[in-house]
Amino acid sequence: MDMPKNLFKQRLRQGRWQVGLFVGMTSAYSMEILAGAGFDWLVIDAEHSPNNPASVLSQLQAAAPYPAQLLVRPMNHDPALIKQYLDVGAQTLLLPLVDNAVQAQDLVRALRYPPDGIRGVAASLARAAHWNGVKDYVRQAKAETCLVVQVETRQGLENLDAIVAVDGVDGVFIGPADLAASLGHLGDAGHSEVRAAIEDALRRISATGKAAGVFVTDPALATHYRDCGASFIAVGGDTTLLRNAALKLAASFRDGSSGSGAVT
Ligand code: 3PY
Ligand code: MG
Repeated sequence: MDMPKNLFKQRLRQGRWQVGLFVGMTSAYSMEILAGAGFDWLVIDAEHSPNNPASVLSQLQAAAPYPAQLLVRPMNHDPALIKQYLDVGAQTLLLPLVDNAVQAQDLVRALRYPPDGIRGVAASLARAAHWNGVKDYVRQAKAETCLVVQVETRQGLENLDAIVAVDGVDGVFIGPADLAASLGHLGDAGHSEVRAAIEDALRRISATGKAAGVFVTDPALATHYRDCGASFIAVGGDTTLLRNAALKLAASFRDGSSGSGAVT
């Protein structure tokens, strides 16, 4: 079979606008709903959510027939973990808390086979290679693998230009929650200093020609960040969607309200 194309990476390169969602429910069943819901990309979160290579695998399988492109966010930069996510079929990895260019270079090497990197080779055991069914997988993998690093600390901002310049970094995603904490505004990602830092970072990243992304839930702010250079945004998370809908439905049937959510 042919090497599966990484459409997310293609569209990053083209500067196309891509809207995504964080997915933390760890469920292949709910992933299947989300994968056909109209998002350009979904990121399976294994940094804060209780995912592992096995649960990520079943979610990738569930999403495979649908248009959304799948990313995986590992919990750390461990090359052994990265290797497992790549082997089960993640083509794009989103790496949290990248603070300097050396870390970014190490991540590029973790994603690539020798001589460019250190990824271990076992195409016969890898779903990504369709267990040797993809012709020449090991030589084609580099072109279809995509690395997005998260800059979300004061130190990361200080080293932003060097991180963006690393060959093999395809995009940089700003994490407002961690950035706010690092800048002394824990729990206040909307603080003016955080906003200004995000705007500046998006401008600096996009000026280099690389893709800039950010988490933003307010549509007006998303438009503003797009004007600052963002091309891919995450607009929420599945856990929040479920919680908000559940709270609203329960509340709508209390206190004399007649309710609004039909259950069939
Ligand atoms: C953050 O905000 O810190 C994230 O990692 C995701 O947006
Ligand atoms: Mg973060």
